[in-house]
Amino acid sequence: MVVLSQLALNQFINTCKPVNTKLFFPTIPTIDLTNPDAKSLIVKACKEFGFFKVINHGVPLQMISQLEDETSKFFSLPQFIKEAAGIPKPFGYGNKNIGPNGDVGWLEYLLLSASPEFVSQICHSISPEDPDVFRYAIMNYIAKMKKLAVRVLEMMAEGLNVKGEDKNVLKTSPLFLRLNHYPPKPDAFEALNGTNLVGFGEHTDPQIISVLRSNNTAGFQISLKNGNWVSVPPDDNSFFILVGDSLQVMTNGRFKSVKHRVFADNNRSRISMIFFAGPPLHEKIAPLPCIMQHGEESFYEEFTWYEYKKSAYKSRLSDNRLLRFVKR
Ligand code: GA4
Repeated sequence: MVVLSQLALNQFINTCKPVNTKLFFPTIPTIDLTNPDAKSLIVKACKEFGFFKVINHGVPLQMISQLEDETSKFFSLPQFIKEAAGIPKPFGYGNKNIGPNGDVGWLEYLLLSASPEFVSQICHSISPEDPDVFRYAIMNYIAKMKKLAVRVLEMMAEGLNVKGEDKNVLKTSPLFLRLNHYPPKPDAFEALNGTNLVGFGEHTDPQIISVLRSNNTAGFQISLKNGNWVSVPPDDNSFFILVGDSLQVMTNGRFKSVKHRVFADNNRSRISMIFFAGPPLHEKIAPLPCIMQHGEESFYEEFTWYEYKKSAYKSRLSDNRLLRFVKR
């Protein structure tokens, strides 16, 4: 059981808001990747929600559950072993603190760069005697996620009629994986009737797309265009794709990066695994020329992914990180 000191509890009281979590997503756009119409359905979903679910994705379920099992094992290790992964600056093990600017959430996590050297090094730090099981599970999963992300991005590009050179811009390079563990609400919270315990506060992802998979525990919500928050029913056999800030800019606002958040469940742990596909570090983030209509101007100043990231790390989680790049 999780024991909370009064001090720790106070931090979370600030982050919990009484909101209606009963509102479920009316119809989640669900894309069967083998459907010949998938490309246009993806574009429609990205315009309307910045979010969709993919089925028939071709990722073996056994590979997914292998990483989920190893992730659960990792989070059940003694604290000092988890901390051997180092602090998440930017990669490592984090507990309740998110990012460098005071955000907190009811979770612990492991943030990993997708490079084999990094994964190997971190698995050795966690388990010097037996690093390979976790390492294989992570690397196999990353390999499948890369393929899935590229497949989805290619479908998006075709759906948007992106041609020639521009297509390469949707190629991703800095890739990383986030493994999250949201413990259930602690008993101390039950006393605060009608409040939600924030696992991960509202934010948009900075990257091009994020590929989210979770176990069957609820808690994930997205914000609709009208500002209403809706709960997304979990589905451990599918992936959820989230449009990130970079893709919003590349499409000059046609696609919207989706605001999302996670609340802790009353009884069950939530494990999620998110693969982030971002642009190359020194790449300019700008609308793809071939999708711009005649005379259409970019809504954004030109900036590189490096510049965005530098400013993102100065931001709070819920900040609109694109605001400073909007043309005035
Ligand atoms: C949000 C999306 C990803 O989880 C993440 C987060 C990152 C972090 O946890 O270090 C950030 C956040 C995220 C955006 C603003 C900064 C950086 C925490 C934070 C307050 C890994 C990412 O790429 O950006």
